[in-house]
Amino acid sequence: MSTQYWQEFLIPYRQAVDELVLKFNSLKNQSMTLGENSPIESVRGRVKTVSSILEKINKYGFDVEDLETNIKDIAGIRIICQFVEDIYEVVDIIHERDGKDMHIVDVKNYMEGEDQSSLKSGRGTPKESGYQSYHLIIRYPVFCALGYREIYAEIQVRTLAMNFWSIIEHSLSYKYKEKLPEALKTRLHNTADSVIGLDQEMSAIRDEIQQAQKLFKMKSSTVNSI
Ligand code: 0O2
Repeated sequence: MSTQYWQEFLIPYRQAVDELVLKFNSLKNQSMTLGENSPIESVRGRVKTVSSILEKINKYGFDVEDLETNIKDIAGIRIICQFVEDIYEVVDIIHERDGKDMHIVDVKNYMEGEDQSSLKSGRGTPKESGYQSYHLIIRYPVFCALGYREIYAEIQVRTLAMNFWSIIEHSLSYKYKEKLPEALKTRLHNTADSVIGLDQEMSAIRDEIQQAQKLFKMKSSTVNSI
């Protein structure tokens, strides 16, 4: 498959990522305009690289023709939250949009404990590595230069602290090609436990932090308007 083929193939995915990042960033900015605490800290997006699409095809033995139905995270966005509670708030926001500008087709809850969102997917199960996050697979409609397309996209929702851990763990796993030395695996698992402890502590003082953040924002906006 030529470079031209892939460039064309990825057009709707690029557009979906751009649109989704814009939509969730707008929600964050609108909360700020309203003087409310946003459950969204930041939003990032990426389109899977061709080499990583091919790697996945080889890993699972997928047929290239069925690539669009088998690989559902070619378009991916990551919503980063300050607190675990915010994750469930974001999941609820996505749930409210279900059937409107997106369709939820799958939920993968890797968060420890009961699902606090209105989706109530039962108890989440963290990954063996210690990874905790909430993933939603959606069908998303795009109108692009190729016409109307509906593509799959993955939305990952996780805390700032877990995002830090995931980025590091992901690069180490990549370096060791999923054959992480046992000692390193254990240490990483321990650090994931520390991250969970940190998130729990932050949740315990969440009200205090959010009040302080509101005051700080009010102070900054007064200074900026002078
Ligand atoms: P990248 O570079 O982020 O795209 P599958 O997608 O089918 O291979 P699975 O587990 O069915 O695997 O899908 P799932 O749960 O949606 O997880 C896929 C993505 O979640 C991964 O994408 C990672 O981004 C993230 N993820 C899942 N488990 C872990 C983990 O243990 N550690 C870290 N750091 N990230 C994880 P990719 O394709 O691996 O990479």
